[in-house]
Amino acid sequence: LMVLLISTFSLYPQAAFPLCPTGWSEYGNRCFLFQSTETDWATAESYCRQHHTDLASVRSMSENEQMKGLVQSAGEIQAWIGLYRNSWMWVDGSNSSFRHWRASEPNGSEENCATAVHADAGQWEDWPCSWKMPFFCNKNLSNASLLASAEEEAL
Ligand SMILES: [Ca+2]
Repeated sequence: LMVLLISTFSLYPQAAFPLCPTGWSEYGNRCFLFQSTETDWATAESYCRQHHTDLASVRSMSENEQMKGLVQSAGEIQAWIGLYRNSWMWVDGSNSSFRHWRASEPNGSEENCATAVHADAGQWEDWPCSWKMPFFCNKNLSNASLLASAEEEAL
């Protein structure tokens, strides 16, 4: 058991975020990854899915503020989030009803993907999905914990 514990902890060297993978930020029992690489919305979602996650849902003002800090720290303006015009649902399946649209948004008939503009108030706008910008992936901490458990069993 001791060997298993040591091996598991060594996978997560960042003591401040022991349950999120290296490079991710833990907030509110969820893990967030800000990617400053600029891509269209579908490519961003594909990237997140390849890492067993989704484009990020934003479930509260405090989460939105946390993400705003990550974007501003990176010197960026805005980032795709996992909200798209299929009645504006979260791509990760979250049923969170939290929304933070800028006044008059969403407003584009050809704008079907949501971005959070963190250069100012962190409010959201709909944009054409083909536009390229940074993005957020997220996953629930329980999923990250499950991953750690699976790796522990595999050892
Ligand atoms: Ca718009």
